[in-house]
Amino acid sequence: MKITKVVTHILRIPEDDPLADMPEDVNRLRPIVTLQIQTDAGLEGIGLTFYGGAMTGSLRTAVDELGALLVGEDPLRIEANIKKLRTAAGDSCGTGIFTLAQSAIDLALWDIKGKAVEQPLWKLLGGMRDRVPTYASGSLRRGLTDKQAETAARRLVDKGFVEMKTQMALPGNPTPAEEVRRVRVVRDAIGPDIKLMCDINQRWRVEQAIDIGKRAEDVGLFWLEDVTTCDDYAGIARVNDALSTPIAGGEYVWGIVPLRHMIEARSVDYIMIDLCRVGGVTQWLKVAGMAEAFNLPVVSHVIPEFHAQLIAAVPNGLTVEYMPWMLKLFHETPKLEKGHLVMPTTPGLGLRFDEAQVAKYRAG
Ligand code: SMN
Ligand code: MG
Repeated sequence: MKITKVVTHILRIPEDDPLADMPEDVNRLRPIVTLQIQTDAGLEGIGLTFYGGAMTGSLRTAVDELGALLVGEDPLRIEANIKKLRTAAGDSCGTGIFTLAQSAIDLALWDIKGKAVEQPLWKLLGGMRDRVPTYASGSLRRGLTDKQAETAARRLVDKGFVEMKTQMALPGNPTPAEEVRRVRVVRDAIGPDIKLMCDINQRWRVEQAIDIGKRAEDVGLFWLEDVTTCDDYAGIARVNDALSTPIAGGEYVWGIVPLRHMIEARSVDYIMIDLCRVGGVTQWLKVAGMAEAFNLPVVSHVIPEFHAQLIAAVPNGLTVEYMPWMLKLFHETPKLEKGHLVMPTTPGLGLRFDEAQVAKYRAG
C-alpha cells in the first residue's frame, strides 16, 4: 500500500458546553488542523491537531509539508515514516509545531493501519477493555458564578456522569479561603460519591498549591491537576509529598523524554498524556508503557473521540476526559452509557468527518 495524497483544512471550533449548556465564554473558538491521508488501496486515515493558536496557519503548512514527504511511502511503516519526517525537518523536532504536525500524521497512519487489518484501534493496540470510564469536562469552569456552577454540576449528574472536573485558581486575586469555598460549592451540589477532579492549569506557585491544597483536603478531590509550572517536576513532587489528595499532570509536557523525567521525579500520581503534544499514538503508547513500569495509571487530555481508543487499549488506562468540543465534527463517536464510553467496533478510529459540519467551521 502507498500513500497517494494528503488533504488538510483549518477549522475554528466553538468551545461550547453541550453537556451542561453553561459555556464560560460563548464566543471562544479554537483553531484546529484536520488531516486526511489517502492511499492507493482506497483506505483513508484521518487525524487532527491543535495548540497552534495564532500560529495555526504555520501548523497547517507543517502538516502539508511533512505530509507531502510521505506520498509514495507505505503507511503501515509508521516508525520509518516518522523518522523520515524528523530527518527531513533537520531534526528540529521534539516540541512545538513539528511535534503537533507529527501527531496528526501519526494518528492518521494508525487509522489506516486499523482499517487495513479491519480492527478497531483499541483492540489492535492492546484491547484491554471495551468500555471505559469517562469524566465530564468543560462545564464547571473557573469563570462561572456559584449559581451557574451549581446548576451545571447538577445537570452533569442528571446526565449520568459519575466523574467530573472543575477548576480552581479563580479569576482575580482570590484568597485561599475563597478558592476552597468555591470548590466546596461544586462538591455540595454533586454529593460525596461523584469523583471530582480539579484543574489549576499551572496557575499556582508551589507554596500556594501546598497551602490551598491542604485547606481543600476534606473536599475529597479525586485529583488536583497541573498545580504549578508543568516542568517543575521537583516543585510538583513537593506539593505531592505535602498533600494526601492525588496529583495529576502531563498534558503540557512534550514528547516521551520529558514525560520520563516527570515520572522519574515521582511528581504525579496520574500521568495525563496529550495525543497532540506527545507526538501521536506511537509516542502516547510508549509513555503509557513507561507509566505502567512505574505502577502509575494514565489518563487522557481532551479529544475523547480519539483518546478513548488509547485508554481502552492499555492495562493502566484509568479514565477519559470527556471534553466534547470536537465531537460535532464526526458522524458517530463513542456512545455515553452511565458515565462510560462504549468502544466502537468499526475499524481504525471508527470516526468519519461529517462534511456539512466541517464546512460550517472551515476557515481555510
Ligand atoms: C484544558 C487545556 C487545554 C484545552 C482544553 C482544556 C484543560 C483540561 O487543562 O485539562 O481540560
Ligand atoms: Mg488540564
